[in-house]
Amino acid sequence: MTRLTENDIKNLSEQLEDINHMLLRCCGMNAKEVACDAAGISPNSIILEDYLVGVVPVTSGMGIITKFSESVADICRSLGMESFVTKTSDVTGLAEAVSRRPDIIFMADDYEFIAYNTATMKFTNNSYGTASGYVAALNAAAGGVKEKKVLVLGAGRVGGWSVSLLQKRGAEVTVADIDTEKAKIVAENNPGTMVASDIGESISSHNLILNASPAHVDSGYIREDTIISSPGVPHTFDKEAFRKATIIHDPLDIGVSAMAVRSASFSRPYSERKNR
Ligand code: PYL
Repeated sequence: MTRLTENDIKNLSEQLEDINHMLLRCCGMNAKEVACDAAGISPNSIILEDYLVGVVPVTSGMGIITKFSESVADICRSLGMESFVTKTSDVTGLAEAVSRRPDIIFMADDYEFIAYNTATMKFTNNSYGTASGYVAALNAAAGGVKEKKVLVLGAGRVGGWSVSLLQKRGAEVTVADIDTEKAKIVAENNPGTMVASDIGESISSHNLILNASPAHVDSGYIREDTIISSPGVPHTFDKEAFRKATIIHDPLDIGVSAMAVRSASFSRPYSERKNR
């Protein structure tokens, strides 16, 4: 998984409204509606305002990313949830979070990023959240992916979940990766998936693409009127790509929104349980 940089997210909290406008323009849904679609629930079936979220900074590995935890808390707040970032980090931070009885705890090290539901002890992670969120966005932007050809670029954790979730929605999926062996493993785990032999040719022959790769996509291969749902970081599309295609991207909002809604959907909120 490519690690976000401080620069990727330095203005994210201020950009949440713009991201919602981009999603409404591309998909006809805002981030909360995309996240609910990704979780398979109706926005009217859950009251996110009743959920309390704690975010705990983690110093392991390459350490804290400036404003990462604050961005996660702001994204949850933009969904209507109440959220806080602990003043301390790691185990001390977890203890601080638990003492405030949150419904959900977010924590991320360099390999795993989870949204832990304290009532059910179940968690969802960023790989699944990002894949489900960007699949929901592509499905909405495409007017449905059922029986349509979709190319997934990147056979990592997000790409693998994307293949599985696109197939669940009835798409005809091809997976491409510079490491053909990784693509073959994803295809074996998701029967019916095709493996691209030539990545450039496969980009040119699809107008629905989910880009879960950190690699640069050469705009010369992109067909006019392509829709690219693109969680991949770094985000390196050029002006020609933006002229030819509808490109859906943000560095963290869609994935975290999908994590927050799915984790909340695992249980009733503590405030409601407490008042029983
Ligand atoms: C969640 C992002 C999406 C893409 N790559 C993932 C990443 O950068 N993971 C590392 C997150 C580290 C957070 C750090 C902190 O500030 O608490 N431990």
